Formats: sequence, structure tokens, C-alpha cells
Amino acid sequence: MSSAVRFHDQHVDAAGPSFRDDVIAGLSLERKRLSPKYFYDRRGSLLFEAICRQPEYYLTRTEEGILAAAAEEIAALVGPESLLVELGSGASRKVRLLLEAMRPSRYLGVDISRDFLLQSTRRLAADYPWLEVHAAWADFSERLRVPSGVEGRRAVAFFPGSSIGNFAPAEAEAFLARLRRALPPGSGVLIGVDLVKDRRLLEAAYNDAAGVTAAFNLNLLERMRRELGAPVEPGNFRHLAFFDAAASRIEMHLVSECRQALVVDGHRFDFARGETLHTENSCKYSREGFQALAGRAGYRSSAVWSDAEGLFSVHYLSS
Ligand code: AVJ
Repeated sequence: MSSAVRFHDQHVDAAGPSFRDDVIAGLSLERKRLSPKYFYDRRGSLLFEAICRQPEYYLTRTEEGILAAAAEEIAALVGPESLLVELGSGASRKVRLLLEAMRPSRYLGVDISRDFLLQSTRRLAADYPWLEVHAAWADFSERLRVPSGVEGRRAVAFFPGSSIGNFAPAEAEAFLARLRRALPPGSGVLIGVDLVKDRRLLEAAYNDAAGVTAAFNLNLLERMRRELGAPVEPGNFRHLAFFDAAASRIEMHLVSECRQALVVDGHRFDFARGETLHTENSCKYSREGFQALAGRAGYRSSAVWSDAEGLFSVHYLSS
């Protein structure tokens, strides 16, 4: 097997709405908002990697611990699969634990950030010469398709990091149902889901002392300036993250520190002092709550793993 990555361009920027269109549409709303998928330009992806190393951000290291402890069990449950699909492959560190335990013949990384995707899949191809490595540059929140020629008999989709939390529960259910239909019958889903817990722990994870999460959030404004030429002053906004217990989610916002206008491609958007741009929801579940959601999406919950403190969960869903 050669160590070259097979690249599949499924990016639909030309056809679908762009960053510009979504910024203008989101800022036109009564309650201004923008999809968190726009966090992940090159700088944003690097900042996210740095978030994962912050002491307050328990999610990454806890999930890695769970996967390391359960890798053999997961491999046995999954069976000899031909294809491992990673959604939001990012730096692809967690998947190494699975690759080594499962030894699939094919790997497909799917990510919206092209540079990151290529970098991480190239590294995988170099480190695992026995593995056929594919990379699909795609916005899987919009459209999910296994590139032709990549489908195996069965697949396992790996969706780590509690990224499912970016969807509202009803959207998460619809997404999982779409994922089930996009994969061959009998495929499974291995998914990381952050658990509801004490609000202090949750809020600390999204307000790290080093200010990395704040920089990640504010990078959206930098991106508007860089890519859309919007003359925005990121110093006029501040980061806000809090837990909404009723909705069971962390909300992130950018708060306008003064009365100001944001001009994007000739469109003017006024901000009152204290008005916010809502940039992210990160939904938190109980084990049972997530199992019920997966059930409504047509899956059977085959196994759930957790850490001793019950901070994070990893579910194996069978279709
Ligand atoms: C990648 C969506 C799982 O919600 O914890 C981290 C993104 N935002 N810090 C999360 C994020 C702020 C992260 N997910």
C-alpha cells in the first residue's frame, strides 16, 4: 500500500451558502447568530487544538482515557470492519487508539478544514503503511456521502469530542438518522458525548484561565475582517460562555462592549451595547437521554463507556 492519501473534494462552497452569505443572514436576525462551523479556519483549528490541552477542558483527555481503556472491547464489538470513517478528523489523535486496536483496512477522514484534514491524514498514511487512507473535504453537517469507491462491507463512523453537542437535540437526531442512511446496513457509530454535570465544571471548561476559548470565539471577528474585509475591531467585543440548565447546553456569545456597527460587504448591522452574537451551543446529555435520542434515530445502544467521575461518555450505536 502506498502512503499517499486519496483526496475527495466534496466541498460545496460554490453551490451552497458561503461564509459571507451566512454572516449576512445571521447578523440580519433579531437575535444575531452564526454557525460554530465557521470557527474552524486554519487559525481557529489551531486554537481549538490548544483548547483541548487546557487544564479546565476535561473533555479531550477524559475521552482519550475512555477510548484507551475500552479500545480492545470496542474492536471486539465492532468486529472486523473494512472502513473507519472519522467525522471532523481534525488532528486525528484519538483515532490512532482505534486504528491500532481495530486494524480496519480503510480509513476515511472527513473535515471542513482542508489544510488540517490533509495534514492529519498524511500523517496517518505515513504512520500506518498497511492502511488505505482517504480524505474527504466536506461540510458533513450539510451533506454526508461516502465517496464512491470507498464504501466497504460495513463501516464504523467515529464522531468524537462531543461535536454532536453543536446540534440541538432534534437536529442531532436527524443528523444521526442521515448518518445511518449514508452508511452500509449493519454499520455502527462510535460517538463521544459530554455529560451534564456541575455548572462550575462546565463553565470553567469554556472560560479557561489562559483565555484560549475567548481567542477562539473572537477569531470569528478576525475571520470577518480577513476574509470579508469587514472593518471590525475585535477589542470591542468580549467572550461570554455560560451553562443554560433548562436547555442543558453551554452557550457562547460575543458581547458588544459598546454601541457599534458592523459593516459586511456593504450591509450595515447595528449592535447595542451589551447585545450579543450567539456563536455556539454545546448540548450536554445524560447517558439515558442520549440513548433515547439515538433510539429515535433508529439505532440500538450496544454499549456505553464512561470515566470514573462520570464526566464524559462514549456510546457504541448499532444500526
Ligand atoms: C468541538 C463542539 C465539541 O463544544 O466543547 C470548545 C467546541 N467550543 N470550546 C465543544 C468548543 C468552545 C467543542 N466541540
